[in-house]
Amino acid sequence: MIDLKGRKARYLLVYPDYTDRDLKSKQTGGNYSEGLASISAVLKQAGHSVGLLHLLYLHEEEDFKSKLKASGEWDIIGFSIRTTAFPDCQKYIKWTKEVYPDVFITCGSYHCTLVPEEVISVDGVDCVTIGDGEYAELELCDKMSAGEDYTDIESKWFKMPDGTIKKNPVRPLFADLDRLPIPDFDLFDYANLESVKVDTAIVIVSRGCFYNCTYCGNGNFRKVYPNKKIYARFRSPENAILYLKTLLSKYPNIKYINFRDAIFNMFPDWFDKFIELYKKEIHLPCTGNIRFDILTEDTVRKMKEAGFYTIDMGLESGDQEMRFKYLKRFQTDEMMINCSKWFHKYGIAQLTYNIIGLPHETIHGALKTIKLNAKMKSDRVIPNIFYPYPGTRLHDIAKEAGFLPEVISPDCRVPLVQPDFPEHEVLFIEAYFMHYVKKYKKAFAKGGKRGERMERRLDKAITERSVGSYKRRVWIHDRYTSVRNGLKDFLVNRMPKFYLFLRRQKHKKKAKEV
Ligand code: B12
Ligand code: SF4
Repeated sequence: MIDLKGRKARYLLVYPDYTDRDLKSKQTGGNYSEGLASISAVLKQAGHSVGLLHLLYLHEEEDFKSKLKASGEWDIIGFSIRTTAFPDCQKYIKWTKEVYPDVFITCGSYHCTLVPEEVISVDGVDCVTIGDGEYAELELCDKMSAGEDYTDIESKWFKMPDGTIKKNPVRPLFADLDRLPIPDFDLFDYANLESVKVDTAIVIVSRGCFYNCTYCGNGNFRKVYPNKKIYARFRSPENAILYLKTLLSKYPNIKYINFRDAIFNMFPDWFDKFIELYKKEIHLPCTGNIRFDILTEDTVRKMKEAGFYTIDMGLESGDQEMRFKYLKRFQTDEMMINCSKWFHKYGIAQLTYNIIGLPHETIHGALKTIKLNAKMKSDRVIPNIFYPYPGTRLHDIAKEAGFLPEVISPDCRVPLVQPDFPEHEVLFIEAYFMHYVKKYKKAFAKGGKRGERMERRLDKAITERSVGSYKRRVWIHDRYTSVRNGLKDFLVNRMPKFYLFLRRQKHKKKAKEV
C-alpha cells in the first residue's frame, strides 16, 4: 500500500503514440489524445501533478530509461494501451520497474477494457482501469494522498499482495459530459503536435458510438458498463463551443478543426444545432466523420455553410453482402452513391476509410470496394488492412474460420492467413487502391462500350497477375511510399507553411472542379 501522507500525487502518463514500428525517430510531434488530456485536467483540478511521456517511436531500453529518468519523480505511472501497442508496453513496464521498483503501475485504454485479465497478468502491473479513466484515477490519487485503502475503487482491478486479483465492478457512466473540465491541452507539447504544425486542432466532443460494426471495439467497450445504454454521449452544443473557444484562445494560430468523434452526426438534432452555433461562433474550415444513413441534403448544405470543406466516412467494403452479413453495416451502395452526390454538389471533398483483407474476402470483393469508391467519386481514400481486435465479433469469425495465426507479430502487415486472399494480393490492393479508383472513375465517366472495355481491362489488371508481379509492384510501391512519407514528414515539420500552401492549392483545385 502506498501512503503519500497528505501529499498530492505525482502521476506520469505514458502514451505509446506510433503505428509503424520503424525504429527511426520521426520528426513528428505525434497525436493529441483526448483521453489523456481529460484525465490530466481532472487530476490537476484536484491539485495532483501530472506529466506525460509521449513516445513517438518504438524505444530501445536505454533510450526509454533515460527519458523516464529525465521526466522526474512519480508516485504512479499509467500506461495507455491500445491493442497494437501492448507488446511494446510489456517491455516498457519491465524497464520502468527496473528504474523505479517502488512506483505504482496502472494501465488503461482500449486493450485494458477489452482484455483486462491479459494486462493485469503482466509482471510489474499493479492495477488496470476498465473504461473511462478520469474518476477512477482521481480516486486513486486522492486515496493514496490520504493514506486510505484504494483497492476497492470501482472500474479498477488490483493485483493483491497474495497474487490474487481483486476485480471491482465498473462504475456507471455519467450522462452529462459538460461536467468534465475542458481537457488539459498543455499536457502535450501542443504547438508541436503533427496536426497543430499545419494549423489544425484535433477535437473530440463526444464519447462512444451506438452502432455495432463487428470489426470495431465499440460494441464491447460499451458492454462493460452497468448503464451501457448511455454509452454514446456528446457535450452539449454550447459546451462544445466553449471547448473550442478555450482551445482557440490558447492557440490562436489554429485555422482548421478536425473533429475526430467516432460519428459526428450520430444524433442528427444535436448535429444540426451544433453546426448552427459553430457557423455563428467559430466558422473555421473543418472536417469530421459522417454516417450517410442518418443524413439529409439539408444538413449537408448547412455543413457547407458552417465551414465543412471535407468529410470522412467509413465505406469499409464495397461488397454489399460483406457489409450486411459480416460487418453489420446496413448501408446500401445506392444510399452511399446518392449521399456522395450531395457532398459533390455542395463542394465538400469526400474521404473514405476502407478495409482490405476482411475474413472471407477475396480479391474480387476488394475490387468491389475500389469500384464503389469510383462510383461515389471519392476524393481521397484510406485503405486499411484488417486487424482482428480481440473481443470483436469479426475477430471471432476469423478465428472460427481458421484464418487467425497463433500469435500476430507486431511487424506483420497482413494479420489473417487466408488461402483465397493471400498476403501479396492484400498488399497489392492496399498499395494501388487510389491509383485504380482514379482509373475506374475515368472508365465510369466514359460510359458506353468504351467504358465497359476499359473496366474489363482494369478488372484483369487487378485480378489476373502472377504472384511475382503482385510482389514486384508492392516492392516498388513500398519504396515510393517511404520516400513520400519522408518528404511529407519533412515538409510538415520543417516547412509547415509551404505544406499548408500545397494543401490549400489542392483544395482550391477541387473546389474549381465542382
Ligand atoms: C479519435 C481516435 C483516434 C485519434 C486519436 C487517438 C488517441 N490516441 O486518442 C487518431 C486519429 C490519432 C487515432 C489513431 C489511431 N487509432 Co483511433 N480512434 C479514435 C476514436 C474514434 C475515439 C477515441 C477517443 O478519443 N475517445 C474519447 C476519449 C476521451 O476516450 P479514450 O481515448 O478511450 O480515453 C479514455 C479511456 O480509454 C481511458 N484511458 C485512456 N488511456 C488511459 C491511460 C490510463 C493510465 C488510464 C488509467 C486510463 C486511460 O480513460 C480515458 C478517459 O476516460 C476511437 C473509437 C471510439 N472509441 O470511438 C478509435 C480507436 C481508439 N482507434 C483505434 C485504432 C486501432 C487506431 C490506430 C492504431 C489506427 C491506425 N492503424 O493507424 C491509430 C493509433 C494512433 C495512436 N497514437 O493512438 C482503435 C483501438 C482499438 C484497440 N483495441 O486498441 C479504436 C478503438 C477504433 C477501433 N477500431 O476499434 N484514433
Ligand atoms: S460506426 Fe464507427 S465507431 Fe461506431 S461501431 Fe461502427 S466503426 Fe465503430
